[in-house]
Amino acid sequence: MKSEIRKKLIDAFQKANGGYVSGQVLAKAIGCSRTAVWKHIEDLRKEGFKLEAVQKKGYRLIHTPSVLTEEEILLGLETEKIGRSIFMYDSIPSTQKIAQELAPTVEEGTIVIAEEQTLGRGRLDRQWYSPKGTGVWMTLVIKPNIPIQQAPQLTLLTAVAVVQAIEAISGLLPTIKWPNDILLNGKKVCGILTEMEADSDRIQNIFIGTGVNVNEKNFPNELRNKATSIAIETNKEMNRAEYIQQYCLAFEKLYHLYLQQGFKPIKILWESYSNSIGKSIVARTINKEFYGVAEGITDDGVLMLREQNGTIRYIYSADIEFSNEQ
Ligand code: BT5
Repeated sequence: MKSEIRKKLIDAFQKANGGYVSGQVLAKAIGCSRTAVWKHIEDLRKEGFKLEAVQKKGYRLIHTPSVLTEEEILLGLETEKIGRSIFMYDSIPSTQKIAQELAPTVEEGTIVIAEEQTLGRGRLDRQWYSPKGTGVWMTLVIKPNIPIQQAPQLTLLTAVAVVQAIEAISGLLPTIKWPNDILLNGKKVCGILTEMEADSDRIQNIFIGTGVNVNEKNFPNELRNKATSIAIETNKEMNRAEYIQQYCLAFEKLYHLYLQQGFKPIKILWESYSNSIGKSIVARTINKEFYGVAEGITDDGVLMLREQNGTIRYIYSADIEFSNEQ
């Protein structure tokens, strides 16, 4: 929608202060026909505005979507570096892609955020549902001076930061499902995608993508049973800027700890938030199932499964579930 028309419409509704505005008045305000008003109202609805239409009365604005702004995020941000430089977009294919384009010229700690992603990605090129205005679709760029093979540890560190941020804003305590799903009430509230750019011996950039369902209430059918949002679990609309502030703060503290003391303290935290350590699980790989007790993770984030005969099996990639068998 043209931003001029959009602004005039929103102004008209704001002046009405929650009351009805007739189609005729709206048509006059934006200088178009009453039929065109209907089309613009539909456009506003797609952006997350809730508008009630009643015959003979007109339209009434019930809910304005919360819009993320750089100013709001910076205002309560308590970090030194993480999140200090922000690139904010309305609708883009994927924050990962934009972060990769920006990387050569931006500082460590830069975050790229989109209100909506049209081609949000999960791992293995799966799709990530990223509707407008209800989530935090964000990529953080970091440039650590660590050996390339340690990069996966940062995904685990990120999972801990997400758990701590969700806890800080909602009081809920999420769990981590190996490798990196963050769950509330057994359903996925956040997914993490880490990608890297490196020379033969040096990391240039790591792109940590996190998708958090903050205020989404209506998931598409295929996700309804496995996805949730912070708002669904708390029954309250959450402030997305506050989540971003808490995430950046938690990430920065963990990142300092990691650079000073290595992976061990992060691993202890990760295991304490994990929902499966010490439990009987089944790990389904592409062609086989393994049963056993999840013993912990290695320093590379590989899952250690103790099978019934006592041998430890290292699981690099699988989907896991709880199991009654061993
Ligand atoms: C992930 O992949 O969980 C990583 C998701 C990373 C998304 C962020 S958003 C910002 C940045 N930009 C991007 O383009 N991506 C990153 P994976 O473990 O492969 O899980 C993908 C699966 O999760 C899908 O196949 C669905 O089953 C499910 N899924 C998709 N969208 C979801 C959502 N919004 N909430 C919960 N589950 C979802």
